[in-house]
Amino acid sequence: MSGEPMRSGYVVIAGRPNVGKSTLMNRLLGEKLSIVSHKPQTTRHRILGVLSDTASQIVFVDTPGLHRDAARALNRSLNRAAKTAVADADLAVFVIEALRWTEEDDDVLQRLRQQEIPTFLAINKIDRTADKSALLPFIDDMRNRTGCEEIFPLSALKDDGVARLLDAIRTRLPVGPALFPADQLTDRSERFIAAEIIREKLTRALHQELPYGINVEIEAYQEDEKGVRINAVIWVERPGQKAIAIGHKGETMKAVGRAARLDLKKRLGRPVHLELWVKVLSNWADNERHLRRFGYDV
Ligand SMILES: Nc1nc2c(ncn2[C@@H]2O[C@H](COP(=O)(O)OP(=O)(O)OP(=O)(O)O)[C@@H](O)[C@H]2O)c(=O)[nH]1
Ligand SMILES: [Mg+2]
Repeated sequence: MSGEPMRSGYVVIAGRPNVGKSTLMNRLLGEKLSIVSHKPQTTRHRILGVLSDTASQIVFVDTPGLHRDAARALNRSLNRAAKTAVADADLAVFVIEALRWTEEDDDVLQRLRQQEIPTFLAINKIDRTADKSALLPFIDDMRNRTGCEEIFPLSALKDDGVARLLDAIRTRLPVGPALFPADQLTDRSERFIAAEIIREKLTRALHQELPYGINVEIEAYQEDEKGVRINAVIWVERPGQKAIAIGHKGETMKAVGRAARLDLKKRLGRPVHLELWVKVLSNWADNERHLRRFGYDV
C-alpha cells in the first residue's frame, strides 16, 4: 500500500463531432468500448468507461459531439446528452483538432465555462501535422483563447502523448472511494454494445447521409452452450434507403453482418450467430416517440 488516499471521479470527454473523442476514450481505457468512424455524429449516447486500479478509479464519459445544426429531433437529443454529461463531471477533457479552431469548438468552450468545471485541453491528431513547429504558436493561441493551463498535444490514433494526459487526470481526481466494482468496464449492457458494433460497421460501409438515418435495435439476444444468438433490426427512414442498406444482391448487408459478427465474437469471447433485417420506420429520427423507444435522451 502506498498510503495515498483513493481517488475517483467522472471525467467527461467533450468536443465537437469527429475530433476523436471516442478514439481517445478507448485509448485511455485500453479497450475498444465506444464506436468510431470517420463520419461526424457517430456517438449518439453517453457511454461510461471505467478504468480501475488500486489507487484510483476514473469514470470516463464519452459524449456525442456538440454541434450547431440541430434541426432534427435526433440532433437535439445528441446535444442534450452531451450537455448533461458535462454538467455532472468532476473534470473535463476538451478535445479539439490540431491547428483548427471552429465556432463549434467555441460553443463547447462556452458550455464548459458555464459549468465551471476544471478543464484539460487535448489537442488531438498531431500525427497529421507534418511541421511540428507550427504546433507551438497554436498551443499558445489556445492557452489564451481557452484559459486552459493544462494542454496536451497528442495523437489518440497513434498513442502519442496519451499516457501523459492519463497521469495528469489521475492526480487531479478528487479523493473518494470507487464508484463502480473494480471489474466493471462500462454501464452499458452487452446488448447495447452489440447494437453499437452493428451501427459502426454500417456507418463505415454506407456513404453520405445514410448513416444519420439508421438505428439498430436488438430484437433478441440469447445465450446458450453454442454461443450468442443475436437478431437485430436496422431501421431506416425511407424505402429508398432500405435498398441502399441491403445493397446489390444483399452484398452490403452481408459484408456488414460479417464484420459485425467477427467484432462481436472477439468482444464477447464466444461464437456469435447474427441475423440482420432492414426495415423502414418513416422519419424516425424526427419523431420523439420513436427516439424514446430507441433509448435516446428526449
Ligand atoms: N489522424 C488521426 N485521426 C484520428 C485521431 N483520433 C481520431 N481520429 C480519426 O477521427 C475520426 C473520428 O474519430 P471518433 O473517435 O469517432 O471521433 P468523435 O469525436 O468520437 O466523433 P463523434 O462521436 O461523431 O462526435 C476517425 O476516423 C478516427 O480514426 C488521431 O489522433 N489522428
Ligand atoms: Mg464519438
